Order: sequence, then structure tokens, then C-alpha cells
Amino acid sequence: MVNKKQKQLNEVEKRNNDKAMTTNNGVKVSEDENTLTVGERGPSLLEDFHFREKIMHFDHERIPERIVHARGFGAHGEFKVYEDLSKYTSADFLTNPDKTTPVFVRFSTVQGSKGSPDTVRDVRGFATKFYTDEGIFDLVGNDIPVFFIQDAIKFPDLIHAVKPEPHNEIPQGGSAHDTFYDFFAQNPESTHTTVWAMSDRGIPKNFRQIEGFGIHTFRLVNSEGGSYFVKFHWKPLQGLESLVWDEAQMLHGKDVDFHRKDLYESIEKGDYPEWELGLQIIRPEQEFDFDFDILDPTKIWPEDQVPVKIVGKMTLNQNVTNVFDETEQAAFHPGHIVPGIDFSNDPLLQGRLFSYTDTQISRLGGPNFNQIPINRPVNEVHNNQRDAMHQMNINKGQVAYHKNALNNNDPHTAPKKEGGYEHYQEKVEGHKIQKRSESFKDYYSQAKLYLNSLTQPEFDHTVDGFSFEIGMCNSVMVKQNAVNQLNKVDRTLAERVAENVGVEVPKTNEEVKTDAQDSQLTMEKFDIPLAGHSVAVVVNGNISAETLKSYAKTFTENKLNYAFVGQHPKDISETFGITETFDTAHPTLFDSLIVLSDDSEILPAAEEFAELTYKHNKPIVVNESAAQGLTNAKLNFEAPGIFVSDEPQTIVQAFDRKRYWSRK
Ligand code: HDE
Repeated sequence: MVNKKQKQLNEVEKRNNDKAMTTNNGVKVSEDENTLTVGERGPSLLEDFHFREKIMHFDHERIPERIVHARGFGAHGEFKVYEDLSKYTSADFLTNPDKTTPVFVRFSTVQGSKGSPDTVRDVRGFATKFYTDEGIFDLVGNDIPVFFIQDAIKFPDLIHAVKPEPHNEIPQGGSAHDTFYDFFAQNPESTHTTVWAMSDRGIPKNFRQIEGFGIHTFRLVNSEGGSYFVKFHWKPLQGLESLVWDEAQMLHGKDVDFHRKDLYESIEKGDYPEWELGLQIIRPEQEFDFDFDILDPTKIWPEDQVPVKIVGKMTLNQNVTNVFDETEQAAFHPGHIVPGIDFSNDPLLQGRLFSYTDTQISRLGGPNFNQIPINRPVNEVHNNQRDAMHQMNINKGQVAYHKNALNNNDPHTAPKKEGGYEHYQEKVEGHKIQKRSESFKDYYSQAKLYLNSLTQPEFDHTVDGFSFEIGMCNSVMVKQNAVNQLNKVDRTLAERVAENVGVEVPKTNEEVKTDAQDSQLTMEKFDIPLAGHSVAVVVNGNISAETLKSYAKTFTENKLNYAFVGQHPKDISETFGITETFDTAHPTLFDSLIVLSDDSEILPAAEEFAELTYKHNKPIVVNESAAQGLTNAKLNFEAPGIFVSDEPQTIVQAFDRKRYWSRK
């Protein structure tokens, strides 16, 4: 909803560049419409070097998409720490509150390919590149705090199970199919994360309102060599919101770019999304104090046992200039760390350390991918690595080895006190074995803990999520096995899903016993600011420009996005620069609805707009005439969140809740 007039102005500005077209060799091009031919209707000549170069370059425009997280969208920003954290870490960007560190963030889905819809049910990737003065730190996390597996060796199995099935390449962008639920049932370690993904967390409303989690346990190391276990969190200052599944599915068709558009337009408007960085810190001597293993990536550290310390803020304030050059070529890696941060022995993290460089070599065509602008650190790079595909530097000098006397042994290594990275000296000993630790074997308690933390509507949505996904499987055996798995977490969940998908309710109740409440904030508890929400104003009949202006004023004062929607663009005053018709606007694209009508009959399209907004539990305000005209629509005016008022301000009151779950 960026102002269209502003867009046009930007276009004109861009057009005012007077640059002659050249080939890649710098020769000016005089003709770019017609290939060189013999006569007007004769054969083409291969000596047309501009034609050959243009087609050759085009032929190679695509690079392999990411194996997972192919569909993504990125933006630039900055990070600032609130306080000096040198007690915990020597990392320069975490100890100096005056320092602004540039960042680049890429959000993504996991399952779908590059062109899949944004609003599928899936885990979202949340990868942040910090360009610190001591090198690049990548926090390559997700929007769900746990992962499906405990050991990296199982990653290809998980991904083969969740990706489109190989015999027919179906389904795209979703986990609602046999192989995923077969994996789920046969690999119980995936239970906790799957429960999160089937809850509202699997269908976030946008990227601005997701949390981020580093998931793994890392280490912070201070300048004295003292170390702490740490988990990283991103908390969105925009609050946390989700779609409803029916709405998400409609959006697959109405707007496949729903999430990327939201982020892009918020940043263009100067409405910059912000996240606070949180740390959960465990002292080394507390390592075995918990009833879960702190190295197990399928477990959270419950916030009431290990509180999240808020330490800094990230703001995304600049869109990329070119999506391919920056977002597509960004190469993240959990192994990109800086002095003051180190790894733990989490077996999933250890495996990732191999995978990410390896995948860039085939995706970005060789080991020089860190020379691509988006991947370059802001500090200087000096080493003896040379040559290889796509070398962009001209390395000077005779000497390319360490140690040397010919070049005064430059570049030389630097000890820790001069900023050199030294690995944490953890003492380890043991036998070489291939065995999962017994302490990783409780698969169900925390899944139950998460369910306990949900409000009733959120629990109902999770039942619906599982019912849809398991219901989409073809194999009755897979459905039954999946429900049997749920029975080990929560009896009510298993009973309701079994009923919905038509399989047996398991005979014995095997649900895990835990009364504890997880203090992880659920959607409903999040404080969600009003700014950035959107209103569709359906204009039925003749409404004066004055009235529309008074509504627009209220929206602007409250930082609400809005669009006037009518049958014809000309019905609505052009002074607003934003007009939509029933062909271009859809209730799923807005957070709320106002219906303004004069005495004319309510258009069927306006009625449908109101019904769908109502069904998706969103706030609705209608003026008196509209209320009288809408009597045949499937709306209950006694239900919560539907207001009859001629006052523009009522929409602010209606947004008191972002969704009225009790409506049905
Ligand atoms: Fe990834 N993952 N992953 N992953 N991952 C990739 O790297 C991998 C895991 C995550 O926006 C790939 O550059 C293994 C956990 C994000 O570019 C690949 C394992 C978490 C992104 C890869 C995991 C993630 C990736 C594909 C099991 C959350 C997108 C392209 C040990 C903490 C980053 C690429 C971006 C991407 C491997 C598990 C997050 C194949 C082997 C756990 C956000 O290297």
C-alpha cells in the first residue's frame, strides 16, 4: 500500500539517467531490437556479438536454489547492544553500546521452492548476518525455538520426507502429506517441533511479527576465558500475530507475495520493524541442573527457569537494491562466528558446521563466494588463500604462504589479546561411539508443556492444523501411526484429531504427565501495537469526499494502512491516491473492515467482503445505513468485535483485540 503517486515520482527520477548501453566489454550498442541478418528476411549472422552475448548471459541467469529455505526475502538494517556485556563475552559488537553494527536479514520458508506462496504452513527461517568490526557473525535461526531432529545425520531424511514426494513432486510448500507424517510417526524426536508448526506459529501473519531463535546452545566467552552457555532470541516489538488457516490458504491464490510485500512496503514507508535481542544464559556449573539436556535442540529452556535477558535492538531500515545480487547470493553459515562466541557440542549444530560452506560451493559456484558484495565483511581480509573459480581480487605480491621471511611473515597471525580467534578450551574425553545420549530421549514432555501454554482458541487451531495435515495423507496406516504419536503427548488432541481424520482413538491413554506451564508467551499474551495494521473501507454508494477524508485522517493519526474499496475506482475521491476495486482487493489482504454506505442497496461484493472478514474473526465497523443494508448477510451483530458507528474513531476501539476468537 505504498502511495502510487510516490511510486510514479520515483520512476520518473530513475528514468533521468543518461547512460548509453554497452556490451560487457564496454562497446556502445547501437541496435537492441533486431539481430544482424542478411537482408530483411534472410538468415541471422552469428557475428552479431551483442546478440550472442545477450543470449548467452540470459541462458545462465539461474543458479541452483537453496535445497531448503529456497523461498526467502531479505532486508538491511542495524543492531545496537543496550549495555556492555563484557561480563559474558568479548565480542566487540556486544560490549560497546555506542557501536552500530550493520546487519542483513533473510526470512524464508523451508519446504517450498523459490516460487512457492509465502503463507504456507511451515517453519520460517530467520537468518541474520552481523557485519561486526571483528568479522561476520551469522545467527542462522528459525521462528520456532526447537528443531525436528537431534542429530545432523538425520537432516537429509527429514528433508526428503517433508519435500514434495519424488514420484509426483506433490505437495508444493507444505507438509500435509504421507512421507512427512510417516517420518513424524517413526521418528518421535520430531514431535515437539511438529506440534509448534501445527499451532498458530506455523502460519505467521507476516515476517515483522515473528520471533527468532538461534535454537542451538552456543557459548559466550569473555576476555578472561570464562564461558557461559547461551541461547539467542529475537523478540519482535511489533508483537506476534498469525493468520487463520482458511485465510492463509486463500492468500496462496490472492497474493503469493503476501509476506515479502508486507516487509518491503513497511520499510519503504519508513515503518521499520524492530526486534530485541534476548539471551538465555546458563553458567557452566548449572549444565546438569535441568530435567532436559541443554545440548538437545528439540528442547527449549523454559523461560521461567532461565529468563530471557534483553540486551539490544535490531532495526530493519533498508530494502535491498537487487534481490538476486543481495538476498539470493547471501551465504549464511552458523559457523561464521567472532571472538567471544563459540559452539557447544549440540550434535545438530556440529553437523551444520559442515553443511553450509559445502552447499555454497555448488550454489554459488566455488569457494570465493565470500567475495560477493553481500558476503564481504566490513573489516579487511588478509590471508594466503588464492585463485579458484570466480576470483574477484587481484592478489599482489610474490609470497602466498605462512611462514615467510620474504614478506616479513605477512599476513601474520594475531593472539587473542590482539583480537585473534582462539577456540574455547573445553576438556573432553570419551570413547568413539555411535549412540544417542539417554538424556535426549524424552520426546513428549515439552510438546505437552507447549500445549499447556496455549489458550483454548490456540489449542483448537492446533487440533485443526493436525486434522488438516494428517487428513491430507492417503495411507490409513500413516494417519493411524501419526494419531498414536499424538496420543503420547495429549489425549484430547489425539481424540479430536482421530475423530476428524477418521481413524481409531488409541485404546490406552499414553499422554505424558506434566502440569507445568511453559512461560513461553503464546500469541494471545503478546502485546500487539496498532501501528501497521490495515483497514479496508468498503464504499457502497455515494459517500462524500469530506467523510472519506475524516476517516483517512484517523487512519493516518493511528499509523494504520488503509485502502478505499469500491466497485469502480472513479467512485472514490482520487485525492487519496489509493483506490481499490472488488477485483483487486480481498478481505484476506486486510486486518479489519469498515463498511460505509448511503441508502443504496448493499452490493453483493460488499456483503461477501463483510462475511469473510467476519469469518476470519477480524474487527468490523459498519455505519448505520450499512448495518440496515447488511441484514441478509451472514453476520451476527450481537457477536464480539462488530460495531455499528458513524464515527471514524470506532475502528481504533475495535482493534482492542486483533482477532475476536470467541465470535464463532
Ligand atoms: Fe539449515 N541449511 N540445516 N537449519 N538453514 C540451509 O544452507 C542444514 C537447521 C536454516 O536464508 C542450507 O545456504 C543442516 C536448523 C536457515 O540463506 C543447508 C541441518 C536451523 C537457512 C542447510 C540444518 C536451520 C538454512 C541450504 C541439520 C535453525 C536459510 C542453503 C544439522 C537453527 C539461510 C544454505 C538463508 C539453510 C543445512 C538444520 C536454519 C543445506 C545439515 C536447526 C534459516 O546448508
